[in-house]
Amino acid sequence: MTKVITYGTFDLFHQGHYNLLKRAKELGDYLIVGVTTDHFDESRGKLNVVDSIMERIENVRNTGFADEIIIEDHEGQKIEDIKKYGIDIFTLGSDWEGAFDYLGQFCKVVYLERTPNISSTMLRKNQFKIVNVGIVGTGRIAPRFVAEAKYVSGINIVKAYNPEVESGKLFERKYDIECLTDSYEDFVEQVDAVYIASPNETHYIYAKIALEHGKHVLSEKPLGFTRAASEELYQMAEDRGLVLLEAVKTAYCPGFQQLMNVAQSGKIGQITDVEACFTRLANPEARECTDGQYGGSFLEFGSYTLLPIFKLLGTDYKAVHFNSIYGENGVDFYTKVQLEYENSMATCKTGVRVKSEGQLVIAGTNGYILAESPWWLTKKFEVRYEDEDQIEVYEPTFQGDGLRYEISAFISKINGNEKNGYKLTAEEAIAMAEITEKFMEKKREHR
Ligand code: C2G
Repeated sequence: MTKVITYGTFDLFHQGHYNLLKRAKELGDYLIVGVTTDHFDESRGKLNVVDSIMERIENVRNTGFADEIIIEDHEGQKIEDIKKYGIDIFTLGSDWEGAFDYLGQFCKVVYLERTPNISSTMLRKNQFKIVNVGIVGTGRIAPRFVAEAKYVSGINIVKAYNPEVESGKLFERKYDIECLTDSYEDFVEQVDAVYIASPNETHYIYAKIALEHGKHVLSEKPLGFTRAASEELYQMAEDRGLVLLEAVKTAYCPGFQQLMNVAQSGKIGQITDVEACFTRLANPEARECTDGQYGGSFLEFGSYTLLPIFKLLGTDYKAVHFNSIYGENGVDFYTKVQLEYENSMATCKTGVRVKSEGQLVIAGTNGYILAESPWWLTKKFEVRYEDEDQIEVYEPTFQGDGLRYEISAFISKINGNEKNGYKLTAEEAIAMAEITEKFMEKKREHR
């Protein structure tokens, strides 16, 4: 009996998939089809799969060609499967020509001619309109957004906006994206959605005007400086059926959710303390070190550190205390925030002129989780116990600098897909604004 194996995502199942499976089956007597998990697809850079794994499996099953369907969930699995199932022929479409020749040491490798003029990418494009995005603010983060957006399908960066003409024109020349410098309203009218990466104090108003004009918003944090401001914008978005997302990129990194899930799995017992630290020694001339009102470490990094705390302990804290070391210009060079909960506690530490160990420690009654810097990208974390030899290491996959995941979540939400909605809820974002508000009050007292 000749055993054949093939793999695929099989998203938005189409004629190309059908033909491929038919011909794969004809290569032998028994066909095994490996269907990829969302997680595996995410790790190999396919960020926009529409159908659930169950739908994709069902579609493969309905062809009647597969004698057996298996799940593909990690790199390196193909070799395992070939050995495990005693495979004679490995096959894929000709778009993969050459890529799997190395499997030739284990079985025969056949590339079947790909069906022309049809692909899941094409169908996704037809099903969903390309989202034309305008970038507001052309400072340090905008170029990173441009670079990372290239990995997400369904997004087109069409315009930029910056009232500071010189900076705007520099960006325009460098990235070949037209930058408008005049009326924000005119700019907003020319796009479907905005990504707000302007100075902190402008996020709220830029977001509000965009929402008023019926545009989706992805805003750098903090979105607003008060709970009321943040609530108002989320309510506006909801009333108008628009997407409003805060760019707390950690929330969308694949490993971060896994870290949260492991923490809540009972492995480390009752979660008792969460300590999150994020410091970066910034250029003393940079805005975060010079702007006494809207700069400083907490506004810069606070939302990252609050994220695991709210995810694990909830937003219903009993009390919050702030301690900051201020520069003469009123900037908080270092801030420590302590939150009290019924049966647990948490600490955030942020710094722009003070350097500390950037780690996340989640302490439980049975053990703890340690995620070292850069835990906010969550490339690695460990579960540790009293017995110091017992360490479980997790190394989730992560690509680029993390922005692609939040961009992908933003675009898929605009396309009506809510599957990433739990990653940063409006409730969590509003609670972050509430902490920001209390922090700002404290800071004003200092001044
Ligand atoms: N295919 C085809 N003709 C098309 C489109 C796709 O023959 N017009 C084939 C692909 O070459 C692949 C299969 O259909 O063999 C599934 O395609 P996808 O769902 O795009 O999955 P893919 O990313 O190619 O998975 O481990 C996963 C595999 O390495 C490849």
